[in-house]
Amino acid sequence: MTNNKYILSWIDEMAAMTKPDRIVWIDGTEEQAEELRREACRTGELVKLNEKLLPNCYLHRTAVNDVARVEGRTFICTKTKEDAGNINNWIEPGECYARLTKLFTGSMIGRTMYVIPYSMGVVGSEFAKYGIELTDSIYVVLNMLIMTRVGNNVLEALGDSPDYIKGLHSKAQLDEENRYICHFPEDNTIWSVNSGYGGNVLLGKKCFALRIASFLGRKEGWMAEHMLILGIEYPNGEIKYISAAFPSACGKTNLAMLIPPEIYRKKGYKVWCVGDDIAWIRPGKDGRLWAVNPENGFFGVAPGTNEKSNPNALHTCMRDAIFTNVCHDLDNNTVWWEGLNNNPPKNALNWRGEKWDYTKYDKNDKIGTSGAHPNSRFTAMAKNCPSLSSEFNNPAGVPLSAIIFGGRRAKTAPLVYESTSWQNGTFVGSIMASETTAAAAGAIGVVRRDPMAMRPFVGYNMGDYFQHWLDMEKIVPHLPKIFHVNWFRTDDEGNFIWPGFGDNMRVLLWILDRVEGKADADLTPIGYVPKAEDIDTEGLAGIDTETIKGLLSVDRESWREDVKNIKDFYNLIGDRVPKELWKELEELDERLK
Ligand code: OXD
Ligand code: MN
Repeated sequence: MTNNKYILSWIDEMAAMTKPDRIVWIDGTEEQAEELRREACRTGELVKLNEKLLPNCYLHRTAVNDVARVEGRTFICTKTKEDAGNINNWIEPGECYARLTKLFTGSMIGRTMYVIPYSMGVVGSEFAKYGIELTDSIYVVLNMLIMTRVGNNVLEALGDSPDYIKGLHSKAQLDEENRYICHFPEDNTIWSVNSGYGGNVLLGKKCFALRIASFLGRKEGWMAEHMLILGIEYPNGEIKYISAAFPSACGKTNLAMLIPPEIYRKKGYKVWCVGDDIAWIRPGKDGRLWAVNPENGFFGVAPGTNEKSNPNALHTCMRDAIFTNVCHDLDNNTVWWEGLNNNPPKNALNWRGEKWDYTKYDKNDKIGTSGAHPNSRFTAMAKNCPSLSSEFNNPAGVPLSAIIFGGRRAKTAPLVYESTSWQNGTFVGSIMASETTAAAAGAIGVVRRDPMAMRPFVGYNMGDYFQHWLDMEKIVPHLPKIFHVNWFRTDDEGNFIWPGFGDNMRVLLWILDRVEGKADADLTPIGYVPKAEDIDTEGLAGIDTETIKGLLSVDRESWREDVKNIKDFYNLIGDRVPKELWKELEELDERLK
């Protein structure tokens, strides 16, 4: 496979510790993948679904105690605690390696160790970074084959170089108490043990492409962000690209695959999806920022995905997909989830694999009574997405015209506003927040600050991360403008006012008009908001310019409350919050008086 001595000696070392019965190199061929799928079906790890209705699709169930990312068990192991910062969990690297060595020792006895050489980004491109994941899970192998670019060409591209990310994963005993997702950014290393859930074990995704990559990006002058990337095509054929960061479960995949409202489609507008979760962003030779999606597939939340909310995602996962923890319709051997349609299957197994009675479904106890787990997923190939951008595989990426931050706020944030400068835009990103909904356990309406949607994903000190954002201004002459959106404003009865989904296009067009200097705006204490008449409401039932005015209003009282909350959050991050951002906060406070 390779003569690279760094790779070979590392694999020897890891195998000596984990003691697999055999080692299998993943070569990226369809023949090998098919063999693994068959083996997984034999052992029950996968269930093959109806080949006619869902060609080449499989169902997998994780252990019931292992259904989501575990932030409390995720660690950034830099030499000093300060470099990981107060927002991350930290263990001293030596201690962490020692603790995990105990858990990994012999963890693959009786199992196979799979060696997955993979690339984040187009192999051989300037953006690409390579990794090798060692794992004892076929499910991980098959997901990595969808989510990343896997195969021998990665080893060829690596040649003799030691420059790759060393990822080690073992399901071990799936022991919750000893579950660890550990990152050693100073060693280019990730160790994950005792989990089999996607975000904890597909090491190319959150672990590498966000946590380790954000650390590398700071060192090397680029950015790894929790952002979707989309292109808007105008009737004249011109395409403009936007990236957008939203906290998990705020609709990134839906926005990335947006279908414009009919009135825009008729005029010739189109929206192209470049990525739905992660953007790697670099300064280009032309002085602009260029972005790629380093992934090769989508790991999307299934519940709520339907013909109305996201037909593109639905079509993407109707072939060559792996479904995790969804409901299994036994009558026709297909899958179902809450929000797919109003016809729950009568003869079905729930996400735990138990006989499921849909009449017992209780909205307030989704985990206990739903057919699909609320965090159930589809893993689907980018190339199957009907709206995939022709630039998806462009090694140079796409130039960004605008960056959008967003959160889920019932009252505070207006539908859209524009920051007044890069520094102010960085501030807007740093104060991003979402309110908890009834969907999550715990109190409703609690504000969780999630800077740039990166709170769980920054691989170093959050204060230094803010500084890195500010520093981009020194090296990039033509930066995109920064905006903030909120699709989630509610009326006094708690109903969403803005229709969202495809109609978000109307806001995106205002944003691009601003970038072009074609739209007017009013300056408010928080930034520029549109003139209500500049948000196109043609064809929008029940929404007129008055409604838009309400959606754009800035409620000083709730913003003043927010300022207090932001101060507490900055203090929590600690003394590395840049003084420029404290100054932005003080000035906002002043303007709100
Ligand atoms: C994801 C997440 O799975 O952000 O993308 O949690
Ligand atoms: Mn995400």
